[in-house]
Amino acid sequence: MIFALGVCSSVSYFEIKKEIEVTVKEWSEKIKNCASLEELEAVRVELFGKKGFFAKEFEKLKALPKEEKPKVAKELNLAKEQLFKEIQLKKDELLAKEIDKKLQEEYIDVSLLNSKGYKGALHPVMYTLDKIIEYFSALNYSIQTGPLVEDDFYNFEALNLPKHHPARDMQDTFYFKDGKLLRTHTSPVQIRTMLSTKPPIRMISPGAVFRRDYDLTHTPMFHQVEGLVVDKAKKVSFANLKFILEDFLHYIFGDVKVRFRPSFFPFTEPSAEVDISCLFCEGKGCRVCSQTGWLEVLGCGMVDPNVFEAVEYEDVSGYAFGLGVERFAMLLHHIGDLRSLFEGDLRLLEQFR
Ligand code: 2NM
Repeated sequence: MIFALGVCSSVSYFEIKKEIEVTVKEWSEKIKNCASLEELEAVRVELFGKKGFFAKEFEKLKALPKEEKPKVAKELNLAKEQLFKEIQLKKDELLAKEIDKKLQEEYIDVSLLNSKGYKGALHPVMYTLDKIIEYFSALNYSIQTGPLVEDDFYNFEALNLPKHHPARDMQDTFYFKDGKLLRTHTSPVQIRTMLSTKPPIRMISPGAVFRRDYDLTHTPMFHQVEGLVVDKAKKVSFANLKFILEDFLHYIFGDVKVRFRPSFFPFTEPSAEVDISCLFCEGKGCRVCSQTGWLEVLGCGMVDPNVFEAVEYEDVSGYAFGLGVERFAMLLHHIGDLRSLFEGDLRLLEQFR
């Protein structure tokens, strides 16, 4: 015991130091041999607890001759520091072992089929989105994404939507207190891409968009794919747009008739809406097509010069288009109520495995 040596002033400081070293070695061995966190905690208490080894040793210092006290105290403190570190290291080691053990015991083979033999499947919206992306990727369109929370500039201003356009209304757009908003279309991605890269551009922007709308055919969140092609002036024409969209609609919907109707969008001029012959009655007229024989599926047009001005593009021409993925999914899968796509009802989802 250190104490025994300490009180006897005839014993040299050198010998006390040696004795401490031996004692530390013994404790070190004890720490090393701990097989569990509980055992280690017990040793820690034995060493550093209120009635532990060090508490007692420091207590005994009082009985030492004055000149010995600081020297022995210093040695004790060094020993304390060292053993404290060793416990810490051992604790880390045991914790790591425990986690490893847990991982082994709780291992789950995610490749095992469950007893009911259920297989996962793509949600109809994601299946449709994949198909749309597949078409444009094959034509070397790049896939661009951007933030869902947007500024007025990217969502409206740069897209030639005047300050008092109804789309900017609180009624139609989700606004945050600081003036930011949830994007109402993916066009801000086109603006961001034009601002960060030079033409030529050939891109699509798939993603979630948000509008304050909720009924049979509208949900507050839905997915869009918009497309944009920009090149030197006169290199991109409405004829190019018409060809690509007709080909695309045949790829998605098969053998359907396609027609373009003049329309208006603030960001394109001229603009058109695109219809396909009704998939359900082959143009004879039914409930789905409101007896018209046609289904509206796309909006498109030549990019308005004001949009190019906002992104400081000069001497270019371009076309753009936009579509709602849920609407495509509904038509492809014969789903009547848009809201059913978002309810996670297995009875709907199981039909698309
Ligand atoms: C549509 C219809 C027509 C469109 C325009 C642009 C941009 F940024 F280039 F000006 N992006 N998307 C566009 C044009 C979208 O959705 C029905």
